[in-house]
Amino acid sequence: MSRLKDTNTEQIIRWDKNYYLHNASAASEYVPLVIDSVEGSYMIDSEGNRILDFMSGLVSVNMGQRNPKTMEAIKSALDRYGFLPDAYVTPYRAEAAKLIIEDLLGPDKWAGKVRFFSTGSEAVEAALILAKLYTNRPFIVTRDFDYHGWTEGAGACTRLRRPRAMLVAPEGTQVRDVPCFPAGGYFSAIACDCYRCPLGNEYSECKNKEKLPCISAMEGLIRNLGPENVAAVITEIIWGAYGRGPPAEYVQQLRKMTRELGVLWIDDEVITGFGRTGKWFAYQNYGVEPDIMTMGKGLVSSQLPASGVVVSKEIARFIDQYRWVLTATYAAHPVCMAAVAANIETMIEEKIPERAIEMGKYFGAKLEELKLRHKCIAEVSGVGLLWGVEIVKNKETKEPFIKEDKYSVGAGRELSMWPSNIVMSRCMEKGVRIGGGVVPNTIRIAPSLTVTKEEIDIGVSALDYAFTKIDQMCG
Ligand code: 6DF
Repeated sequence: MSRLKDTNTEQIIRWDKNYYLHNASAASEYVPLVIDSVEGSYMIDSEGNRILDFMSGLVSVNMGQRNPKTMEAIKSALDRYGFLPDAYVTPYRAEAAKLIIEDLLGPDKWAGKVRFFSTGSEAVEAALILAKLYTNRPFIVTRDFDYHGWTEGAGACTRLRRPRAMLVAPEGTQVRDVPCFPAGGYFSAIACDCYRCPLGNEYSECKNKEKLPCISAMEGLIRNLGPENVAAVITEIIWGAYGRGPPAEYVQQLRKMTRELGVLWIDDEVITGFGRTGKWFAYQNYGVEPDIMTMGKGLVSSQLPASGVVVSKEIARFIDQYRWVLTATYAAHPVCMAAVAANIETMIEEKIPERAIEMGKYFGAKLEELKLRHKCIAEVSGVGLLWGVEIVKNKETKEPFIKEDKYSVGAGRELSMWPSNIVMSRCMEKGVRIGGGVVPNTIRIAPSLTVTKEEIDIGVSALDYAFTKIDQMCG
């Protein structure tokens, strides 16, 4: 029995507060929540309270916590393995690679080969390096409001300020970005945010144009940089931070434009992959194919660290000509690969993308009912089981509670006034965890793909309670 098992909650909290460097909150604001165990869609705290996790971890526990088949695979792998560098072959890694390339992506389609890592940020870093090596070009184009991770390259592609590793004072307005962040060579195009268009357009007019203005703006940026200098455009098709996606033609026009300009498309599926949007991968909703695709989170339902990057057949053939060294200690860790293979096999057996569509329809209908009942809900958007709710002061004028909207950094008292944070804390009063705190005026809801209708009803009831509070703030 571990000595720590006898440690009481107070001691755990004391050690945690004294010795661990925390994320997102200043020490003076940090509220510890000790989680004793997890199962399915739930976290169980040290007092035995069950918290329904409508964020499925970090939009990552697609098959629910501690799925029995994945747990069994991990336990049996531990009977054989500790650690192995990824220079060695294991049956688990070979099976995981085969499942992704053959079973999920299709042997006759675009995908060539996969490489595994531990985190989504690493997968994005590898994708950026591969794109630059293949094209021998320096520049990357990302988009405003995208999130792609926190490391140097991935962080440079992240164009949301709040989650970009900055320091923000809990009182006053002091902000300190990481110096020289983002690194050079990264450029950001206008976001496709039809509800609050940065160009001031209305989709009802844009949809009649030959090319969407935000695509034209991105094309203009690439032409200005010189397509011969641009390695790739990177996107997250459905924004993980707000569960909102673009009109279908945006994705199709982006793919057409990048092909015409000879620029690669990196499709970041760390959040949207593995059934989240009702397909194995979000791009499959639009009839297009990327050149490079990143994976994380749902790849293994976050039961152990695992991520990956898939490159096209052509890029795989190119890289295979060279000695290429890119070493990460825990890349393709054998026990993590056992979890990946079991997770994917279970998803296939349970037809998890189809289930995400079915539960997503049920959930979306419930959210639309809330929209009719609450004056603070301006828009409900979602695909599969990745949903966003836009909160406003005034539906007609679209007046936001926090006017800086996605440019906010959450300094001082402003953070406590973010409607997304108020909804989050009110839902926690009802034992339901939802996503917020990344952007002020939008909440993100993304339960595990194994969520039941009964659990959805519990979550919707908590949201109803929370939005009632926000309605009172609308005046
Ligand atoms: N790409 C995308 N999302 C991502 C992420 C990464 C890459 C963050 C952690 C998140 C998501 C939902 C809620 C709260 O974290 P990582 O290095 O494994 O992956 C980077 C599209 O969304 C991470 C946080």
